[in-house]
Amino acid sequence: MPDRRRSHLVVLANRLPVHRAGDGEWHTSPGGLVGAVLPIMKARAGTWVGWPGSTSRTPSSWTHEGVRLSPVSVPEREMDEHYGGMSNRTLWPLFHDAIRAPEFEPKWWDSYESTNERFVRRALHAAGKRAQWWVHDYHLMLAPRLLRVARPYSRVGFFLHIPFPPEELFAWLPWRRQLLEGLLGADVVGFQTHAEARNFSRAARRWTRAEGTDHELQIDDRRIRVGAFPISIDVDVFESAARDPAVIARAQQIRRRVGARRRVILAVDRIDYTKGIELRLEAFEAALARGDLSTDRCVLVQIGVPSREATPEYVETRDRVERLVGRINGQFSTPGRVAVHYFRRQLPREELVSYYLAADVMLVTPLRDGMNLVAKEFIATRLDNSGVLVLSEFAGAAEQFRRALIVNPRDFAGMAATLKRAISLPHRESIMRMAIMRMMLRRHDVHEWAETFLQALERA
Ligand code: ADQ
Repeated sequence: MPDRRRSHLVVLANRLPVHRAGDGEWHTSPGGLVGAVLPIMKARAGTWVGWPGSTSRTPSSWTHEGVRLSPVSVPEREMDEHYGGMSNRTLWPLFHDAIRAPEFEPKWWDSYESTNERFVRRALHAAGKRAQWWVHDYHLMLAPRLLRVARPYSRVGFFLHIPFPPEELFAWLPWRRQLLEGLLGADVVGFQTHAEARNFSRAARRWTRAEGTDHELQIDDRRIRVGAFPISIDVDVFESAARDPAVIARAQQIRRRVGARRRVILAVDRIDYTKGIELRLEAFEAALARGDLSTDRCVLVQIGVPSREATPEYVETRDRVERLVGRINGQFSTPGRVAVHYFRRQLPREELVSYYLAADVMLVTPLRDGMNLVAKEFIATRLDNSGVLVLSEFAGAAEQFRRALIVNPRDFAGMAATLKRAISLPHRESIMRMAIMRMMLRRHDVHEWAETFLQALERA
């Protein structure tokens, strides 16, 4: 039951948590943000303001699984410039260590401003006076200030799902002051890790009038709490899927088909240049070439879901990944012993959990990642504490899971050595490592994440 004493929670996020499928019905969308925030919104009977994913045939508002949905309508060209341009070709690469060169295009910035204004207008229209606002992610960094101006006394929270870059990278942005001032409209500004909270506070002190510490800033007589709120998953949902006899039977079938007696190494990603898929494949190839690994002993299963394919870098990444898989299989596969199984598709949750259960080793090796929920999902499904997690030191998750085998994804030799170690880690050691990680995850699930953030907001 929603708690009526609380103020009405309104989330602003780039996308609504639903999409219209081929059957014409609205279905819950996959992805990190939705998986984390939707359960909270259901429990609080909140309102979600976001873009519906298309410009046509959208009701003015409706209720989905107990959550009020308020679609924002954005003209196609403006959305292209805001989402495809400023969000995904400027901010995304810049905030991920400039792995690809960010582009700085003034007309994208204009659309970014106007789209943020549209979202806020829609949100103000959708919510009553007692609303408490929770703005999400890099698409809407101007929204906290716009809300503050419109409703000076309401509470505004902001959470960034992706990394916040160090000062010297953030400095590249021609609109750095405006973005910082946008965020400083919030009462609580949350990040995935402490390092990012510190990056933000330092940037704010350098390029705005804000003063204060890494955890608390002051501007115009307002106090802003800045902190780390590492996002998580709904652990119960993944645990109960992992107990489902049909899911377990399917996991055994996957093992028989791809693994037989081989160790199954699994990787699951959105196909994105930040996720380190190519370097991971190359490290696997090098380990096979050197004889550190053999296709008699192990198999790599790479599941990738295409994303953002309107942006050329994403199509290029997918092409490169597919060429690499072909190259590795061409050289190392033998009949009945495929080196890399590659599945380019979105899997339903039960199927995904079957893969997690079928795996001996999970490879999560992004070049930079805000958190990485795949790592947490894998841990959640390992009810018997089996399984080895190989985790990039550049994923936010590495701050929490120090018992994973931590790797630098750019260290080729280190990656290959860690792969070799992972498939032959003594059982007792892997059980001990996983048990500690599971304890940590169970203590910090998504409900705890949201409660902690919202409590901080209520106290602000
Ligand atoms: P993402 O970059 O999307 O999220 P991640 O945290 O790994 O990255 O979440 C991906 C989600 O998509 C997971 O729930 C995973 O199960 C799902 N997924 C991936 N491939 C899939 C497939 N082939 N089939 C089905 N499901 C698949 C952003 C940030 C992250 C941050 C999250 C949440 O980039 O750093 O952890 O938001 O804050």
